[in-house]
Amino acid sequence: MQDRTYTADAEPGETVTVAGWVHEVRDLGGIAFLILRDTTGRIQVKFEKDEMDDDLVETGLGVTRESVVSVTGAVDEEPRAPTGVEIVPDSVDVISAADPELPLDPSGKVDAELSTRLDNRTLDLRKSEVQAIFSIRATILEAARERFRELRCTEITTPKIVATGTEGGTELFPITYFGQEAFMNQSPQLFKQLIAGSNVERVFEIGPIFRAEEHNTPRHLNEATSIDFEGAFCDHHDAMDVAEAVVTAAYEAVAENCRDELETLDLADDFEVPEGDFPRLSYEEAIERINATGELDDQLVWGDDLPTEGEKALGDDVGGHYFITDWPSEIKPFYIKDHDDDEQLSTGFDLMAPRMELVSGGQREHRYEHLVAGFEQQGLDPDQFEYYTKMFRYGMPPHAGFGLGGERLVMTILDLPNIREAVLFPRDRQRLSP
Ligand code: AMO
Repeated sequence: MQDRTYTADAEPGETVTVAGWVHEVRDLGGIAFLILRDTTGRIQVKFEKDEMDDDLVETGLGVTRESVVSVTGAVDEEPRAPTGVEIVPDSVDVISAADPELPLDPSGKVDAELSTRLDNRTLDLRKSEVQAIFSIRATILEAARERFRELRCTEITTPKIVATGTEGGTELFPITYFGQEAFMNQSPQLFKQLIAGSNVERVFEIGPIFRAEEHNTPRHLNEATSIDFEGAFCDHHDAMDVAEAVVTAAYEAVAENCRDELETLDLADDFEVPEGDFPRLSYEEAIERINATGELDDQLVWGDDLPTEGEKALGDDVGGHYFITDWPSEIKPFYIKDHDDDEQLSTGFDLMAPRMELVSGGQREHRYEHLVAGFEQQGLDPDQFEYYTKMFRYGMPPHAGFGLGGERLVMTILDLPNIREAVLFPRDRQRLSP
């Protein structure tokens, strides 16, 4: 809109046109106020009924909440107004009237169920707390990109329609690709490795991953955002260093750039940036410590995956971010390299935040024969992966990397109770639209 002024920029003495949503109309009798909201904040528009044109007063005060209006008028200083200024209108235009009945209350005075909120995300996002989450999410992704670039990584994007899965067959979404079976990609895993094996060496990707997880939990999505790293001539220690640097950078950026949003979310007073040097516990130590908490009915034994309750118990015990390293080879995917001196033990690692897995990664198997043997051990057909394995015959450096869950990062930084709060339009068992 030409000549539109944001509410935050309206200065006393000017005549301006502001445009936005009707937050509230407050009629006090002889005087009434329309509170107009735009992306920068709110401004009070004053109607003195006896001194103004009747039509103008009727338009301004008859408009329904959340309608889109533009107001032209003089800006006056007014210490009693919430922002210290108010507009005395010459004209009010109703650009798009809202229905009088709204499915949820954007002023937040009336609580709504999460499902109602997600069905009406446009209205939900008019609430400052919800906007704060997504503004912080944008800052987090920006900080991750910046830190990767500082670490000499190149941003890549890889196909989401693929011929093979990488993270377990049962979690694949099949689709039809011109009559041929295809899948939505579970992870950029194989592609990022193929590019790390080129001269590009260090890459990162921030993009969607698709998991046909059957369970509906507060920490799982069927479409998530993965923050992936892969680096040539890196081992699992280097990859853990990068994961730590990216997670810490996200916290630092939020602390530095999102003071107002943290205030809005009531988190400003207690917000802490983790100090780094996250402890690195071996899987063996992890199961011993979980068993020692006495929180599980059955003791864990070597080879067990960690149950959610175990992760929570150990997270409480450690109290901050920590890595779990040296996982049993048999429970890590085929592309993770085993330790040279013990092939029962893998270089795979997870980063816990601290009660939930945030990252998993490891050094990769870069030796062709070992890689192909690994497929067979996991019951996979190496022929199907020939497009990938073939490149390991033409000079593949040692390399390592990780995948970091974008929504889980936002969720843990802001202590959100449900991962769906961290994604605009979540995909889960019940939700395919909007
Ligand atoms: P993994 O399957 O552990 O590893 O995924 C990596 C990280 O992605 C996030 N994540 C999810 N977040 C929400 N909902 C889901 N359904 C979901 N699934 C995964 C988690 C998890 O830690 N290729 C490997 C990574 C690698 O080795 O580089 C992989 O995908 O935060």
